[in-house]
Amino acid sequence: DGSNRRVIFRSKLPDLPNIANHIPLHTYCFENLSRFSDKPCLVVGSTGATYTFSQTHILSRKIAVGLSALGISKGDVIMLLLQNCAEFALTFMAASMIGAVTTAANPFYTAGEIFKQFNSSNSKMIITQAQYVDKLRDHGEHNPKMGQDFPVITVDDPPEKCLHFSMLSRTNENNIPSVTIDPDDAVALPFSSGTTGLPKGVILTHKSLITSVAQQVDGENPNLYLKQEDVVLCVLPLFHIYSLNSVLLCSLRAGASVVLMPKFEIRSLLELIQRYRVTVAAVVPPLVLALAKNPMVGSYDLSSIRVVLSGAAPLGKELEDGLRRRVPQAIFGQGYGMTEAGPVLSMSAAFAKQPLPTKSGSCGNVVRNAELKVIDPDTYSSLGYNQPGEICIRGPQIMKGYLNDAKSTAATIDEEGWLHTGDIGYVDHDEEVFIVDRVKELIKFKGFQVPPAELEGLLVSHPCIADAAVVSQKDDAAGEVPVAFVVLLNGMELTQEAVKDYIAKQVVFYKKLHKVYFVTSIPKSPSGKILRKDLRDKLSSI
Ligand code: AYL
Repeated sequence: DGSNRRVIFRSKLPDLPNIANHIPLHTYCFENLSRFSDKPCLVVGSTGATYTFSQTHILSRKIAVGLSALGISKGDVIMLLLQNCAEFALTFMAASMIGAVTTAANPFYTAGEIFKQFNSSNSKMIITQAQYVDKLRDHGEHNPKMGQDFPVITVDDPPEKCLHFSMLSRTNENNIPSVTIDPDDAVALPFSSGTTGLPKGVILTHKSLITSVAQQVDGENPNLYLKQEDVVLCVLPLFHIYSLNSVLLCSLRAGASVVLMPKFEIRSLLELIQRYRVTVAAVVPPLVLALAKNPMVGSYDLSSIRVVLSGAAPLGKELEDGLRRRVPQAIFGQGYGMTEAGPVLSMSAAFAKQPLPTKSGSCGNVVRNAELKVIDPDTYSSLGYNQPGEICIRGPQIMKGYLNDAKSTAATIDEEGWLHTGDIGYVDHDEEVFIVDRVKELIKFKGFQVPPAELEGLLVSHPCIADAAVVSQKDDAAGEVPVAFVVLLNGMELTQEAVKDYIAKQVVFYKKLHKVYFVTSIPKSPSGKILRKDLRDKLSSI
């Protein structure tokens, strides 16, 4: 019988003989700099301002000195609250240089969401834009006070009690303090709810991020072949690990230029692609939708695009076909990632230097120098080709663990080092990974994480609500949207609108509830777990 036999899937591309994951991340990313030092590295799409690779390197070093002058030292966490801009990239690299850690959050977050991450990551400063400063002021008695307990730096005109970013960069780059960085030290701290519960700090080390970037762009036959002539579109937010890793870090390493766009807007996106002759576009399904369906696309020259990478959420076949028709010259493929996995688990081998044929709907093959298995979610036994089960990944790229949360870490990475994704998928006979379902709680609105537990926590804090459960509902535009089942306390009355407003005031736009259903009880297992599948089934019959 095959029950003990373990089926492990590997990349079809040969492993890298070695990965330089013993050095710090910034050293690795800038390692090949001398080959392209005068080439554009960061291009600010809106203004055309350009930083060459050597300017990017020197500015990062200057900012590293500036950060330490403000008291940031090894192991300290700084928070970025920025739309895509050069300062994001520069500060991230600068922090790495002094052994500090960057946690980035969505600048559209409410004060409540920002301070949850700020406090839980024990951040020492915030770097942001003037327009977001107001929500940081005097927020709650229990929160640290800006300007007093922690400095706030703005990349534009500093409002009262804030410092200007230039004070970080007007330094002598040779004064950079010498620090010893261990490969297992944290460098990035994105927040993710993982398979269950509230958002948690995901410890990504120098070693994990280097490994992940190497798995994509290094070697004789890179999985994601980026050339020095490439112009890579950076419209996806750098505060999310997809863009930070697969766009910024991969481009830095490979010597490709990055065109930064602060936020998605179809007309400026198309203009930018045309103006800068973008060759590689990293996108998410809603962006594929815009590119495939928006009539404006026909009026722009998109012939420069040679690669389109979609990831972060499931992509329907019609959309994929639609996009292929719009940019017929481009190689289209998907990447499949999860913040905790470092983040990339698999990527289309159609992007390789020596490309392999791929099938529509596939998420590519498992990255090199890593192992992937598919397990039966109930028995944990590993499954063979074409059998759907929970996808698990193992390798030096995965997170070190959740910050200050050994319990959640142990529930996600087992004793053998396998990270359990909560995604259901299978591997076909060509080693291609297909994602078919998600068993974890997580809801994905346009690729953004919506953790049900967070909304449930807010709901039950309402004085009239006794119990609540939040599940996803399919949506054409967003993929999925959160909807709530709510049990009112005896004798209490609330309208659907009142519940929606109550949540909307406390969360970023994509976590807003789209529907509220009043029920008399929430179905739960004997151990008290919400039976989300029952609720989703109920939804489809409403
Ligand atoms: P998180 N198809 C289907 N579902 C996907 C895909 C995909 N291609 N990619 C991600 N997901 C879902 O932590 C899946 O449920 O990271 C997964 O567990 O915000 C969850 O999203 C993880 O969400 C890349 C390409 C990074 C993709 C990413 C994704 C990072 C999303 C780098 O090159």
